[in-house]
Amino acid sequence: AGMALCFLASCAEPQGEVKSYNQGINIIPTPQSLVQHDGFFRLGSNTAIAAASPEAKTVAEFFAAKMRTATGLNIQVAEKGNIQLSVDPSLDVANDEGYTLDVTKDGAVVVAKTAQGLFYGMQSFLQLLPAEIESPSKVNGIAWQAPAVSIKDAPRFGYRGIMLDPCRHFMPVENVKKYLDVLSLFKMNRMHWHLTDDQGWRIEIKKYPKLTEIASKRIDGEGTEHSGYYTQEEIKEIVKYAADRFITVVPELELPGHEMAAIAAYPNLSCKGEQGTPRVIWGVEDIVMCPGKEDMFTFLQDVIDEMVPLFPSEYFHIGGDECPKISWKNCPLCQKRIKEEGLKADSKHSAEERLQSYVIQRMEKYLATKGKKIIGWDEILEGGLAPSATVMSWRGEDGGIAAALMDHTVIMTPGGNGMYLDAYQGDSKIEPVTIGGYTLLEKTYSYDPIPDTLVAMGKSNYILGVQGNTWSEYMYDEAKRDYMVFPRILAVAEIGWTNLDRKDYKDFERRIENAYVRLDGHAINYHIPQPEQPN
Ligand code: TNX
Repeated sequence: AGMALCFLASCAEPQGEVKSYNQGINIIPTPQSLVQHDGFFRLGSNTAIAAASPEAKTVAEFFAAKMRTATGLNIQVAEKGNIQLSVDPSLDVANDEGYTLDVTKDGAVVVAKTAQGLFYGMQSFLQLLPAEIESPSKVNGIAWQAPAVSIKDAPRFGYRGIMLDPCRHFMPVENVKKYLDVLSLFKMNRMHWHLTDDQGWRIEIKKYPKLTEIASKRIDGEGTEHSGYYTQEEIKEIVKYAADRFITVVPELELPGHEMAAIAAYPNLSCKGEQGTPRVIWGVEDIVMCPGKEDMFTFLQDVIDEMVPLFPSEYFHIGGDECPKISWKNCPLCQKRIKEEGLKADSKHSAEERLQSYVIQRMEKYLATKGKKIIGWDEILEGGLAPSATVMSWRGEDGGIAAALMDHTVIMTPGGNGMYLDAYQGDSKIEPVTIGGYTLLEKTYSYDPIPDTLVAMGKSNYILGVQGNTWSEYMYDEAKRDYMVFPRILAVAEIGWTNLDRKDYKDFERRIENAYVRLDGHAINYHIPQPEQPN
């Protein structure tokens, strides 16, 4: 504050105090290299964005619209402009998502190998501008200027994700879009969408109407109904909205456990055909799908047939976690299947664990016929890993390490290492109720997705990246969900993007102050970490 404003004759804004304290470098995630120069580039009535190709033009239009909104300046995409975007496949950056951004007092130049790289270059440019640039309406009295810099940047990992769980508490379409908007500011590029679980089935499947009539409704202990699902049209809309922000939506169809809601709709899916309801309380349901029945496979394949065309992602997540084996032990059809398929117990695995592996491998083969690769939670290691599966390591890092040592790709999301954003982020005597445990911001920030063992064994390249999980048992509504997810997801964004030698928690804490103002622009109800923390 206190800086002289509007010293340019062309300045159209009324004179006033600079409200933003944003003249430092506040970019999250921190770029791999940045040099600051003297001076600023100031947006004004002459500002235009020039795009050298059709793909650059799409990115240019996206940002022109955004900048017009907050600044009130008539920033257009034009033949010539002082913000210039171009794609150069031969650019010297570490990977396809990289970019260079050069800001001088006369303008900004962004070059990238791909449109996605341009998008990230422009996000960095926006983060050099005052944080009010994220405002949904015109903000007066701001000097819309960016410090002169030279940035060369590219992500450390290709998978930088969030998992959203609309099953325990539904997340309306507009809320999902808000997250896509905000996550793209911080260069996240994957949204893992956990669409089915014990407590609710959230995706319309035309062949099985009871999934939305029955499985999408949970009545809690107080008689309150919790319901909601996405129509296929809404799914397409969200997938498109995500793609416009270079975010790939990875769908999850949970199987063969965590499916009480579907079983409530179609009881024949379980071994005993129990007549139930979507699970009312949290925790793991013992009633699971029955792999002794061909009907179960038919159901899952039919569901996949309707899901695959909605999601262009190369990956399809098939769940696989927390499937109690008790019902299979007591089921004649499951035991018959075990015998027929020769799924004998061995020193490491029970016959039922091998039956689970049989299920996963059958689904893997089916999805392969549709051109999809599978991801599964780390339990898919039990009973033998499906040949081309990617493992999502959540019960610590061991599953991920084991998978990488077998030359399988891995996404790290270990709960104990700060990737579970459903745990407390401050003193539990003060904080609203959560599922339990502590994940303070610094813990999330400090996580390195590449374990030392894999570095030593030369297997680091199997780690595709990292993900923050937002299980929603205690995320009742939008405000509570925001509160749990922000700001910790910004730490996930930075560990997914920034190389270790560029990370700095103290500096991240400083930059987060600026990010809060950006989050305000999106009406995010973030948590502010308290100085006094539990230990
Ligand atoms: C375990 S993580 C689960 C979820 C719960 C979560 C609560 C995983 C693959 N399964 O079903 O929501 O714990 O933290």
